[in-house]
Amino acid sequence: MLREKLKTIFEEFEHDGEFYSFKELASGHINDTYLIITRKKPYFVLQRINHGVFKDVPGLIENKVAVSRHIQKKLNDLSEKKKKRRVLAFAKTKDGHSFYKSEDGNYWNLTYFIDKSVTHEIVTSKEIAYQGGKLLGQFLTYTDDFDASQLTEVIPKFHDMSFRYSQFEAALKVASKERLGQAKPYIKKVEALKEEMHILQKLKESGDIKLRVTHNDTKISNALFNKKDKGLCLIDTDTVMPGIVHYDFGDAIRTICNTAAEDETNLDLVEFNVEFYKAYTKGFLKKMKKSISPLELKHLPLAAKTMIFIMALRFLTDYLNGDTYYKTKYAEHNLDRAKNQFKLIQSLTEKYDEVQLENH
Ligand code: GN1
Ligand code: MG
Repeated sequence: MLREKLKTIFEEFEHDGEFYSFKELASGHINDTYLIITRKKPYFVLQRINHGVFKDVPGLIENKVAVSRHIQKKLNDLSEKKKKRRVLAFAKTKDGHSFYKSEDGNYWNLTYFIDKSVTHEIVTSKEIAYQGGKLLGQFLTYTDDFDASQLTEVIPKFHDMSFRYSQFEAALKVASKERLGQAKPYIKKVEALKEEMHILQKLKESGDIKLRVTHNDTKISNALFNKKDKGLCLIDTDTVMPGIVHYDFGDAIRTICNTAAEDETNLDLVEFNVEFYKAYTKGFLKKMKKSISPLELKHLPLAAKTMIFIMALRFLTDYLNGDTYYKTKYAEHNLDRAKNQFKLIQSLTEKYDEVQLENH
C-alpha cells in the first residue's frame, strides 16, 4: 500500500511530524511528489527522485541542500518565520543523510512544506507575473556568489541546443512511421529554426555571456506565492547547475506568457501575452539591474524564443522515441505539448517587436 510505504519512508527522517495522510502533487513530469499531512503542522513534501533521469541522485540532493543553505545565509535580516517561507528547508534522515534510499533502490528527500502557499499552472494577473520575475531575479542575485564549480552537473548538457538537436536526429531514426507522419510539419519547423536557436549557445561558448548558478526549471508552477499573490520562493531545485541567465528567464517566460497550459490542445487558446512579459521583465530587472550585462539584456527576447523552442524540441523528440522520458497521460500527449509550444513561438514571433526592451 502506498500509504504504508510513504509513512515508513517519512519516518526514516528526523522531525517531530506524526503522519496522518498524504496527497499526490502531480504537476511534475519526472519525479513523484507527495504532500505529507501530519497531525499537527508543519506538513512536509516527500519526493521520489527519478533515478532513470537523474543518474547521480546523491549529487543532485547535495546541490539542492548547498544552494538552499547559501540562500538561507542571505536571509539573515529576516525574522525566523519569514526565513522559513523564503527558501526550502531539507530534513535529514535519522542517520544524518539528506536523502533516504529505500529497499527497492529508490531515493527520497523530504522538505518542510511552506504553509499557506500556492502555485499557479497558468498566470492570470500582471501582479503574479511581476512577482514571479522578482522571485527569479532574487534567486539569481542570492546565488551570484555561489561557486558554480561546486555543483554536480546533474544532467550534462541539459539546455545545450546542439545536444538536443542530436537527440532529435537520433529519434528520427528510430521513430515509428505513424509518429513520423504525425510529427512531419513540426520536423520542418525544427530544421528551419536551427541557426537562430544556436545563437545563445554560441555566446555562451565564446564566453561573451557568463556562466552563473541557474535553476534550469523555472516554469511558473515551480514558484510559490502567498495567498495575496506575493512571491515566496522557487522550488524544485533538482536541476540547479551552471548555466546562463537566458535559460531561467526564457523558461519562466515560456509558462508565464502562455495564455493556456503547456498541454492545452485547443491551440486557439495559446497566445503569447506581452503584458505579462513586460510585468515579469520589470520584476526580474528590479532585482538584476546591477548584475545583468548589456549583452545579456539585449538577448532576453531571444531567450524566450529559444527556451520555448527547446521544450518543443524535447517534447517532439520524446514523442518520436515513443514516450520514454516524460510522464504522459495519453498517446499523443508529447505531440500535443510540442504543438502547443510551437504555437506559442509563432505567437511570440508575431509580437517580437513589442517585447524588445526599448518598446516597453
Ligand atoms: C520537466 O518534472 P518537471 O515538471 O519538474 C523537465 C523540465 C521541463 C518540464 C516541462 C529534469 O520538469 O526540463 O521544462 O518538465 N525536467 C527535467 O514542463 O527534464
Ligand atoms: Mg523539475
